[in-house]
Amino acid sequence: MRSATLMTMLAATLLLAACDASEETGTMPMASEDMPMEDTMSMDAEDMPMTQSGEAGRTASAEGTITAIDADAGTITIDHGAVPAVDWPAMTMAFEAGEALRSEVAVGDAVTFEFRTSDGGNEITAISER
Ligand SMILES: [Cu+2]
Repeated sequence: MRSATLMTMLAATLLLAACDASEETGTMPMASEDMPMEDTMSMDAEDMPMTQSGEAGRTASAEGTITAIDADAGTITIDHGAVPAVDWPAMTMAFEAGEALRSEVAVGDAVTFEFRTSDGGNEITAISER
């Protein structure tokens, strides 16, 4: 099953602003020590229109460290910090990323990246070492 499908299921089930769909789901820090859920998730998730902007989704930037690059799946897995713009806590998750983007970075790189998140998944649109 593709991670995007899993993510949609998770999002629908948990009504979270939805992040991790990858195999690391079990390690997703629901209560991050430096960013309590009470603060990061203060917005009522059930009232949050996750499909507000349709296929375009929402875009945001974040910083993190690359933990894996999967050419077959077309993903870059990043241990990223909290992303207040989309109400995400810090976590490790896989993002879709094209070949050009994947070729610009390596596992272990500390990066700044931009991504788009929508019902269809989470896709990196720009990435660079920092
Ligand atoms: Cu995430």
